[in-house]
Amino acid sequence: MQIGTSLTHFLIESQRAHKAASGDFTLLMNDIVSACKVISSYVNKGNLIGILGSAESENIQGETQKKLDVISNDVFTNTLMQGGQVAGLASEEMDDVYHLPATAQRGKYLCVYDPLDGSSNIDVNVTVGTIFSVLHAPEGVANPAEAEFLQPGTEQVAAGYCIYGPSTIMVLTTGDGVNGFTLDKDIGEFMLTHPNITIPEDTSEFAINMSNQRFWDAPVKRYIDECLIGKEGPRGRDFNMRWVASMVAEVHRILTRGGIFMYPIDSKHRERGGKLRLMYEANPMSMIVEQAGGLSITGPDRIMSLAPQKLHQRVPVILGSKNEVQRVWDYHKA
Ligand code: AHM
Ligand code: MG
Repeated sequence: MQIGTSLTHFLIESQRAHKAASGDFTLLMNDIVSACKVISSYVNKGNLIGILGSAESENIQGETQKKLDVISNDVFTNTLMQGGQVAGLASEEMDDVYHLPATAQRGKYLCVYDPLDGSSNIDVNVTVGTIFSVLHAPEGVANPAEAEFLQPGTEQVAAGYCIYGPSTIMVLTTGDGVNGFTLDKDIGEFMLTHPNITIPEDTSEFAINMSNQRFWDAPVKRYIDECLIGKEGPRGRDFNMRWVASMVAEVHRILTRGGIFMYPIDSKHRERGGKLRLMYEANPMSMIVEQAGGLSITGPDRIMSLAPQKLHQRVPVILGSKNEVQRVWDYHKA
């Protein structure tokens, strides 16, 4: 589709292309888009309306919630609940599955989300974002429970993120490539600015929290050591490093110019299974990255093939440019 097409028009065209489509998915996407516009507006206003800083609460992972975590979760949850296209919701910021009120209309989808990823960056005015994943709700189950949400990443109907940076950009895949839409605040519409995003297969840029170096396993140590030796070592070239500590920002950079992002297993996070969440972060980002021609693994395994064990499950994540991720995968097999 042409650059400058609105996301609304893009969704209608995609619906027309699928003759059997009922329009429900388009309506769900409209709700997601509306929620992200509201969150974007809150993030932009920040302390003009006194919403930076911590809330007096912890989420189920024992992390102190930011005021904007709580606000974003409420906006996303309420918008989708009222939209009537979901049968249930689950969020990184809620302890359990969110059951719809008895009076609410039920739809045929489930949505799982991290309403504001990269919270540690909010107060310092660095990029954050919303990550979401859409799944089919099982037929005939009025109130889906945790078990109904535990579908592997390969079952996702759609995945996306909205990044709140210098521009607000919605990146979306429905399993047919990846497209990016920039919010034109003057007219309140997301416009297609990044059609058919593909990740360069090769890269000389890695992203990892180097302060965890002493906790890593051997394959990751080997990979990063070789990048650091640069030209003089087996890689024969120098590497650059970035770490924003906002997964949305790292993935967006990788979609734009290539790179490899790693939050691998380490002895600090081994008991919890990793740092990032499978359902809210790893699966949706893996679908986007694979659809853009990249790879996404835990180290030994493809992330999207994992059978989730629990809603808030954590996993190691290594994703990005195909040839670099493949190399790390090979090091794990060696
Ligand atoms: P959050 O969902 O609580 O914001 O945590 C996830 C974030 C990711 O966006 C980012 O990659 C990672 O945590 C950064 O972790 P660290 O602070 O250990 O570098
Ligand atoms: Mg997060």
